[in-house]
Amino acid sequence: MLAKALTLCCLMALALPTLAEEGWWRSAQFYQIYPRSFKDSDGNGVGDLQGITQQLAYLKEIGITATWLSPIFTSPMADFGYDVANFYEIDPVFGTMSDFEALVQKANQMNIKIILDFVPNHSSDECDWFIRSAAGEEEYKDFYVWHTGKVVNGIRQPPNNWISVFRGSQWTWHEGRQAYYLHQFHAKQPDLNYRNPKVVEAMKDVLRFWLRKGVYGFRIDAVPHVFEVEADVNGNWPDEPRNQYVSDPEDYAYLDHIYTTNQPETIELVYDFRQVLEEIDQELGGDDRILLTEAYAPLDVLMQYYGNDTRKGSQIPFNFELLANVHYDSNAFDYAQLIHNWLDNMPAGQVANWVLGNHDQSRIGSRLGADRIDAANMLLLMLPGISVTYQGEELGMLDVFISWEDTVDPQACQSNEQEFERLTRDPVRTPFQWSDEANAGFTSGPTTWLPISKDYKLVNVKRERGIALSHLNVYKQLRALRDEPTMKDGDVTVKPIGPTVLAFKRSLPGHKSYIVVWNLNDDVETVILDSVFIDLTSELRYVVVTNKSIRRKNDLTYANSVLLMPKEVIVLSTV
Ligand SMILES: *[C@@H]1O[C@H](CO)[C@@H](O)[C@H](O)[C@H]1NC(C)=O
Ligand SMILES: *[C@@H]1O[C@H](CO)[C@@H](O)[C@H](O)[C@H]1NC(C)=O
Ligand SMILES: CC(=O)N[C@H]1CO[C@H](CO)[C@@H](O)[C@@H]1O
Repeated sequence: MLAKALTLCCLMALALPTLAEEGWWRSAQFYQIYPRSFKDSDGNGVGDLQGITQQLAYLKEIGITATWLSPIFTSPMADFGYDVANFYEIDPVFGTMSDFEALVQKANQMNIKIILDFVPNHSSDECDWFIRSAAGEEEYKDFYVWHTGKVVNGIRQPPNNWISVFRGSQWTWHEGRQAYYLHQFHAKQPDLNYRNPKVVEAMKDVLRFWLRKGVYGFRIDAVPHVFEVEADVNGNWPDEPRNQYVSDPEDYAYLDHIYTTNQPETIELVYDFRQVLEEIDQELGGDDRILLTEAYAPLDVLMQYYGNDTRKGSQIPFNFELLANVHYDSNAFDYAQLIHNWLDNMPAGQVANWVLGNHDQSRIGSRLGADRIDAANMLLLMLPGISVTYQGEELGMLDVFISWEDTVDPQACQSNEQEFERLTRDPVRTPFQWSDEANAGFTSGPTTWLPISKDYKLVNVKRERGIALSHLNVYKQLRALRDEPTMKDGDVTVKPIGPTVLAFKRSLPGHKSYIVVWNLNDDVETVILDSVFIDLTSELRYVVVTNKSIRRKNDLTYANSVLLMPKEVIVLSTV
C-alpha cells in the first residue's frame, strides 16, 4: 500500500550518505512564524525581528530545522505585509536590515534556517514600480495589468466581471493613467504582469538578493493567482462563469475562477524560480536552498509543482489534503484516504509534507476539537517526510474570539458585522503565549495589536514546560522520536480500524517499528493490532502517551489487545 515513491527516496538517501546535507529538508521540521504575533522586543505591541532573534532558543528547544516568516518587507500593511511596497527592504514595524542580518547570522549559528515568505502575485500600490507604471514610464508601463475598460450606455465599466478575493470588482480605475488596473486581492495590491519578461527578471533579482543575505529559500504565496488567462487579440479577457450556488454578486465565490487561477504558466514560473535557487547553490555552496509553494489546487496540479528530472520544481508543495478536508466529524476512513491521496500520487523520489495549520486557517483545536490537538501533532510529526507547524499549535492555542470592533483583517473588514466571523483570520493571528505574565509575556508594553487569548494563563510555554504531558511536552517527545532511523527513512502503512480508530505503522528493516494508534471518539476501544499489521512482536511498548492515557511510557501491552481510552492517541514500538 505504501507509495513506491517513498521507498525509492529512502533507498536513495541510504545509498548517498555523504550527500546528507543536500537533503537536509527531507525529514525537517518547519515552523511558521507570524512575525507581528511572535515576540515583541520594543514594547509597541507588535512582534518584530529582534523578538524572533531572542526566541530562537525556543525553536531549538522544540527541534525546529527551519522557520518561515510571514512577510517582513516594507508595506503599507493593507493586508499585513502581503502587500509589498519594496521587495528589498524590511518594514520598520519589524526592524531594520541590520536586525534582519543579525537574525540570519544567529539562526545560522544555531543551525536553524530562515525561509522568507515571497509574495509574487502583486505589489502594493505604493510600490515604486506601480507608481512608475501608472505614470506610463516606458520601462514599467507593462509591469502591471492595465485596461481602459468598456463603455456601456455611455457609462465606463471595468473590462469584465472578475471578482476580487476580498469582494467587489478585480478592476480599479486609476485617474492618473486613465485606465483600470487588475487586482485579484485588495485594491492596494495591484497584480504584477508576469507575461512581461521584465517582471519575471525583476522578481528573480529579488530572490537572488535575499539568498545572498543567507536565507535558505522561500515560501511562495498563493501561487494559483499569479497568472490570469492570456488576453485575446483585442486585448480583452473573457468573463468568468457563474457559480450557481452563491447568490451574493460581490462574493468571490459567485464566480468559477477558471481564467484567474491555476493557469498552466504558473508551474513554469515555479520551475524558473527553482532554477535561480540552483544558480545560487552553485554560487555560494553550502546546504540546499528550497522552495515551499502554497497552492489550493487539485492534486494532479499540485504534483506538477514538484517538477521532474529535467525541470526541478518546488521541493515542498504544501500538502493541504488534511488541512482543507478534515473536520470535526471526519472518521478514520477519511483520514486514511487523505493521507493516501498524497503518498500515492507523489512522483518518484519526492518527499511528502504535512501541514495542519497556518495564518489563514482556524486553529487545529478549534476545528477538530481541543481533545484532538495531540493527535493532530502526532500525525504531523509521525507520518513520513516534512512537518510544518504553525506557531502556537504545539501549545494547543485556540481561536480567539475578536469582536467586529477589534477586527483588523482586511478580508473581514471589507465585509460587514454579519459576515465577518466567517471571513476573519484574526482569531488565529493573536499574540503567541509565552508565559502567565501580563500580555502573556509577548510584549512589555501595555497593549497588543490583537487581543491576547483569555486562556493564556493555562496555555503558555512556561507553564506547559512544567507539565509532564502538556501539548508542548508531547510535541517535544514526538519531535525527539523523529531522530530514529525508522522515522527518518522508514515506510508507512496506514490502516483505518473501523470508522473510529486510525492506525499507521512506520517500519525499516533492521530497526524497531513504531505504531501510532488514535481513538477518534469517546468510546473505549480495544484493537487487535497484530491482525492489522504484519511483523509485530507479541508485546508492544508505550513510547509516547498523552494525558488521556491510563498507561505510562515504557509500559508493555499485548499486540492482540490494545485498550484505548476516549480520544486517546499513542505511539507504540516493537520490543
Ligand atoms: C518534465 O517537465 C517538463 C516541463 O513541464 C516537460 O516539458 C518534460 O517533458 C518533462 N520531462 C519528463 C522526463 O517527464
Ligand atoms: C489534559 O490536557 C488538557 C489540555 O492541556 C487539559 O485541558 C486537561 O485537563 C488535561 N487532562 C488531564 C486528565 O490532566
Ligand atoms: C492569497 C495570495 O494571493 N497570496 C497572497 C497574495 O495576496 C493575498 C492578498 O494579500 C494574500 O492574502 C495572500 O496571502
